[in-house]
Amino acid sequence: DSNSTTYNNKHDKDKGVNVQVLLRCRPLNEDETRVNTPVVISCNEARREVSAVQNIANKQIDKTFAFDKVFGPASQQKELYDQAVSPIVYEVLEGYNCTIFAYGQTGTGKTYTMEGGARKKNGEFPSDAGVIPRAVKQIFDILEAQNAEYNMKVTFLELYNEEITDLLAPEETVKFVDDKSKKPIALMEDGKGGVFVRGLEEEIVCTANEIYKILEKGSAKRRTAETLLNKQSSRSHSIFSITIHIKECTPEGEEMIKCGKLNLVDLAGSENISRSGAREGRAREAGEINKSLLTLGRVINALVEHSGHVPYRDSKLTRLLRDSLGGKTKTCIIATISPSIHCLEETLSTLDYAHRAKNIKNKPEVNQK
Ligand code: ADP
Ligand code: ZZD
Repeated sequence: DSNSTTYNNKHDKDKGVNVQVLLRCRPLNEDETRVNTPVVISCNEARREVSAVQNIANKQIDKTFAFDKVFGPASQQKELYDQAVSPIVYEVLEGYNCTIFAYGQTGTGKTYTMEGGARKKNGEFPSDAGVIPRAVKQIFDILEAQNAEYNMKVTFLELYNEEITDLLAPEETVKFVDDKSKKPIALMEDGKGGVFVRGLEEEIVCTANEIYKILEKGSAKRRTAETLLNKQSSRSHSIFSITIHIKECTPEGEEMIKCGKLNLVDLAGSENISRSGAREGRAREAGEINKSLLTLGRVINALVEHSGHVPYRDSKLTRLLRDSLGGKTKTCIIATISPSIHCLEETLSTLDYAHRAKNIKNKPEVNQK
């Protein structure tokens, strides 16, 4: 088996491909609407711009940011999926590794965007289903239409306070990295610059329904762990991954295996991570600093400023997703914000963070054997 690489053009490898950054603004909720909460965000989807209105010394100042795509408060789950995620799923099926991150303050719609509304009892697909269930459906629809020969496996983990919980582990109790009495989970270097999670349950799946059942199991486990361990769900990162091997025959009758992986990442709430020192100081004292999220920010800074050392190894999240940040994976960040005046400071910090992340370049390669 030899690895080969496909580029559209011989210089693509050197140029790299920018991380795609999308911005989604949620609508005001019922309570906010009832009390007439002022809206300080305007989205121009056609111009792909978002503006925040600030009153400084009685002067109205607009700050405008451009993104690869902008989804305003009225945008529906299907719209975001069809326009932004569906093309990524096609790339996974072409043999690329792709990662989608949701980044933003707690309460702005990260989980709504990635997971969406709960599964219906009658088995019907919810209209407010998010990226994960829609991606699962699309993958099987395409593979079935192509009559492809494939195999697929999924993993689902949560990272909380630098501890990995396997959401698919069969035991009733939750497994931890450092709990040596149970089958331990550990991050191991793979010798090729990547890492893998030793001991992580990989479920082999054949149908979309099997994956939905697995998601159900994982969600239940997540809720149990949250209650049992008094976790604050806003501080956890969750990573759902699908790996697909597709067997294909070349016109010459040669057998070929393409392998694509899709990582869907719901990050911890970005509050307390703002670059304002005072804020960070208070959060640090309260023991609220999220090492993984903080390191993610530092990795992004190092990559966009080309400052030499990139501190991937400083957190579990950045070790796990190293290839998505400056590596061979195609990456998309969905930044989520609230339109409310009460969130303005965090919103500006998210807009600034997301805008900077646009400058990260990756060098995507097809995995082909
Ligand atoms: P986060 O994961 O960022 O903490 P959630 O996904 O839990 O935020 O969203 C907070 C609340 O706002 C939820 O009740 C969710 O249903 C609602 N919500 C978020 N985004 C949207 C949206 N784009 N349209 C409608 N409701 C939304
Ligand atoms: N956001 C919902 C889960 C929650 O927080 O409970 S929606 C989707 C992705 C990852 C995990 C769960 C789901 C979700 C779901 C709901 C209820 C039971 C199992 C799974 C879902 C929604 C629509 C289709 C498939 C899965």
